[in-house]
Amino acid sequence: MSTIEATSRAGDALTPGELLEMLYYMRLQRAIEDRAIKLYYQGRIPGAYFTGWGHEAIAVGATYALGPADLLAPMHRDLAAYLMRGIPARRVFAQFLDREGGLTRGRDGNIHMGDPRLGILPFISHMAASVPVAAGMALACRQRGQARVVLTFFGDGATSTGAWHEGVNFAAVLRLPVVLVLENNQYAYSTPLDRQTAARALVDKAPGYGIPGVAVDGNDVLAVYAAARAAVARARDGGGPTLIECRTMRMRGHSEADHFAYVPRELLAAWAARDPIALFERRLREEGQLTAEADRAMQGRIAQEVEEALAWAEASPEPAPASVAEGVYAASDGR
Ligand SMILES: Cc1ncc(C[n+]2csc(CCOP(=O)(O)OP(=O)(O)O)c2C)c(N)n1
Ligand SMILES: [Mg+2]
Repeated sequence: MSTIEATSRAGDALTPGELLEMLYYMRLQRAIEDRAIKLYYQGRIPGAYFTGWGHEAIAVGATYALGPADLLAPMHRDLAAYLMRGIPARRVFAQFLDREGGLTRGRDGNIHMGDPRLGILPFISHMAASVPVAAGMALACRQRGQARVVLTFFGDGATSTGAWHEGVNFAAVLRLPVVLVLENNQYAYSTPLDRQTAARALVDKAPGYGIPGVAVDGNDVLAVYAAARAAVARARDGGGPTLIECRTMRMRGHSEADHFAYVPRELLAAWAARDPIALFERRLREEGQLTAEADRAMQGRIAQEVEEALAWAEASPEPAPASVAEGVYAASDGR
């Protein structure tokens, strides 16, 4: 199987409305995270807070390639993916604030969220654990005769764990309908890429499992989308998994508690000049898709949505102490 270097510009199949929708979700992720960072430093978000700052093109480009019945296993950098698959911003803020209105009803800190009814596996903290689970989900769909694809995200560090290798191998051997989206942000917490793998390029791991791999610019939403669209189609047609390495940079700390002084500032500056939202905005403006009027309207809509969502979350009560065990343990009769 060949490893392809993709620098795709395949926005052709997307309508102007779809292109603006992609930009909207990238901006919405950024706006929610920007607001949440402020809440965090005000001491209003308990525990840790993680963002996907700089990863927006990956979350949006990959998720946009899914069909309505497909399944998703996101991670802590993919807020837009949750929003795109139907989780409202108000419930995300309630999750961050540990309120009853959050996805875990205040039982868990911010990032461990999902909604099985929407086909979103709650984020599993253990690096790469979503890969074998995604393979299992895909196998279950196949056994039920459902033509559903499972897309999962993971980091560069995750590709050095046993769970990742076993999960990819299992999915490859059974040619399961899985799309493997690698968010290579060049750091696993404080460990740079060259300190955690001797691989020249992470995409090179794909041929070792007999699956195709494609490397894309993770800051180019349309390149991510094109690669994901091809991988989803391939998975649905029985072609098995594809590894998509999206190359990007983590633009903030691992979490907001991390000063990330270990990341060279020149590296951050170089990637800041390629911010995925700014790149896409520029392109849409140049092509006449994003007029000044549409831009203003979208910005206004997002600002309003964020404030309304936060107000709703703040009005949501903290969970009642007596309800602490609800939804935490399965009922002994299997319900
Ligand atoms: C199996 C396992 N080992 C260690 C950790 C602690 N840990 C949490 S995130 C992280 C780094 C993750 O790096 P990467 O996979 O590159 O994802 P990123 O956070 O950079 O998006 C580590 C080591 C963990 N969650 N799970
Ligand atoms: Mg990483």
